[in-house]
Amino acid sequence: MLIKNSSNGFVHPLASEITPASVYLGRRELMRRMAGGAAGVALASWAGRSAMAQTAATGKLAPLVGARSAVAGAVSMDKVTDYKDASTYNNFYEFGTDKADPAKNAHTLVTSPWTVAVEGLVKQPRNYAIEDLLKLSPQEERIYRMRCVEGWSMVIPWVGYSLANLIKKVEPLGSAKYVEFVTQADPKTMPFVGSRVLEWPYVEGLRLDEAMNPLALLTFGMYGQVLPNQNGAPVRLVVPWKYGFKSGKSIVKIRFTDKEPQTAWNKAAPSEYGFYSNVNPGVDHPRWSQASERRIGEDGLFAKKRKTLLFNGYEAQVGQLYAGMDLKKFF
Ligand SMILES: Nc1nc2c(c(=O)[nH]1)N[C@H]1C(S)=C(S)[C@@H](COP(=O)(O)O)O[C@H]1N2
Ligand SMILES: [Mo]
Repeated sequence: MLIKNSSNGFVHPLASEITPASVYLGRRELMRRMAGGAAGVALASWAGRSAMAQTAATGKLAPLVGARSAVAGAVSMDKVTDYKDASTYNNFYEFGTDKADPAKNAHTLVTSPWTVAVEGLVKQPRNYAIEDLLKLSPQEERIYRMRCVEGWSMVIPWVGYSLANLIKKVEPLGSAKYVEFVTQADPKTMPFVGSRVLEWPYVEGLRLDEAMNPLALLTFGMYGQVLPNQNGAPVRLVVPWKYGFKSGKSIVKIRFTDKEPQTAWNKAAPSEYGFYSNVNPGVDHPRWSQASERRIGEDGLFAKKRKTLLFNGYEAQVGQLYAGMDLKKFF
């Protein structure tokens, strides 16, 4: 099946390289989406009326399909979390602190026009219109485990490309050691910007070599579609070996610096959230254990059934970044 991505005109050449959407969406959900999407009319006639009604109720997002990633470790074999859970159980404090808030409130986020400023210690600073950023490198689908510091996890098929591809384009200076990610903070469209839980904008950061690791994904979509607002549209980061809060949503600025960036969570509670925040079952959060996790949709609501893995299971790919570091000190 060929799916044309309406936002970048990219037509995937090889059906065999695409994870069949039916694998993670299930046949019924796939038909529902197709009934509402570009492939529309013919399928709609047999996908049925109730399917059309559901599509209208949930809204439809533009397809965004990526080739299955060839990056080592980029495709988890774990069962993919239901789209419903991944898009309704969220942390996005700009839209409220309850897990259900972002899905309810994020419709006010204005994602177009959108510009990402790349600045600081680089040879080629530039403002990227989101359309240009999207086209900078071919989109890949990667199925990543995501582990929240709160003790739950999901497995999500993201669509994007290695952040390293952008970094190489803008050519960091020798003095650049860190990358800071600044996210949108617009009180007019984000009702909880201004609330006192965090300092706004929500800022995150990585060491430059972490940012260059091919697993760090500049992400534009999930489940074969552009990101829903509540998951960080139109562009976010996904850093699968770190706790979820390192994966900043709705990014507007990427800044290269020589100093470790001050991050929103580190400022809010330095003893609880360090700069590195690598998933580590051996370093507890001061108020709870990090040794296990609950997989949303699979493990029971009150049980933490799975053992959490060092670097969220991505040790083979990222372990060398931390060789010789005391991970209890640099948590
Ligand atoms: N701008 C912004 N980005 C954010 C957050 C946030 O509150 N604001 N929450 C983080 C946390 S704690 C997690 S676990 C992930 C959740 O991403 P998801 O809802 O797409 O699963 O987003 C991260 N990115
Ligand atoms: Mo999180």
